Amino acid sequence: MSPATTIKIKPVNFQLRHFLILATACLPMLLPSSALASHKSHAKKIALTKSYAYSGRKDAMAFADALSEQQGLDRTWLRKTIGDAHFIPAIARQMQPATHGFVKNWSVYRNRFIEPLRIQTGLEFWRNHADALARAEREYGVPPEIIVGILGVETIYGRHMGSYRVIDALATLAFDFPKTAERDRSPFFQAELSQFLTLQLDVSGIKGSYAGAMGLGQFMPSSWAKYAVDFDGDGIIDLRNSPDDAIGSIANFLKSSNWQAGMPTTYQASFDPARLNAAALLAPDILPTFSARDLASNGVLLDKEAAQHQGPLALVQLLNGDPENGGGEPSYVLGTENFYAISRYNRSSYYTLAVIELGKTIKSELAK
Ligand SMILES: [Ca+2]
Repeated sequence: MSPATTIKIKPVNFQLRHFLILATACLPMLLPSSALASHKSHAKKIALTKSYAYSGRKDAMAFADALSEQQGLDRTWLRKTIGDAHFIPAIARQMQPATHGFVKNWSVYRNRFIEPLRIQTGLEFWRNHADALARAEREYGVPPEIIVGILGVETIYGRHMGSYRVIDALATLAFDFPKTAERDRSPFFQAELSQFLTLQLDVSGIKGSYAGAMGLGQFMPSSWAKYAVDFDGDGIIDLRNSPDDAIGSIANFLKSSNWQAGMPTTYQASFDPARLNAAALLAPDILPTFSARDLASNGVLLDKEAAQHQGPLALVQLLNGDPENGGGEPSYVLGTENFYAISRYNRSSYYTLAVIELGKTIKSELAK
């Protein structure tokens, strides 16, 4: 694994969307970044200041009745559970489009996560849970530093698992998502709310992020249903109170996302400017597309390890602010299929590289 290298190369115009997407610190797990993408706001002016219960909302009660039919859940319980959920104005505001023209900045983002508190807490977490981390690597092929990196970036090892009632968060986004002409994520959150109500959790009490992500690894309900495992063998899946369950579940998620044991996540990228075909290489974004030979023939200089890599690679560009306005030149790495697997956890190259670098930093501290 290699750190991002800073190379002078002009960002190409079709990457414009990178200039416009907000660098949210903790994007909720598996919430597609489109849910947080920046658009010019056409949001209708909705009252975002006052809370109310969904018991008075016909659409919410119809949703409860339909879910009861589909899933065979108790209708009275569903109507009461959804009816007791409250609209949370702060959550609706969080989902409003970001400030227009914001430019991402990898060096700023990196400094937010690769910092002393997370490194120290991660070191303690690794030492305290070394057995479970080793077992996860044996069973799923995912090394400890990746799991430790994810848990650090998501919640600082359980310190910040979110303070909203998940039922309130999901109901707010299912029934009152701040829609724009281009963007309406309410179907996504309706599906998550349905899933949440079938998980047999403490649905009235459990807390999570503003988007309804839960536990040490901030799993959305659909991920909980698909990938959560009972890794400490007590018969209960508990991603809030059992670090072992969180560790096993993250490893299971990554393995299910095509994680390949032993494969690096990144290689360094440097360039021969005379031959560089940046537009073609950046077009697939973070999707691994090019063989080592393709990259070499398009002006990427590969180190020995990268040159021998089997399988597709992506040229990943991370902005460091706007170079015209005091920012730096972009950073680049070559991302493997394992880089891409981490990005399925949270669809951001900035998030993915922060996970990798935090884990690597803690690993090197552990070896001291
Ligand atoms: Ca358990």
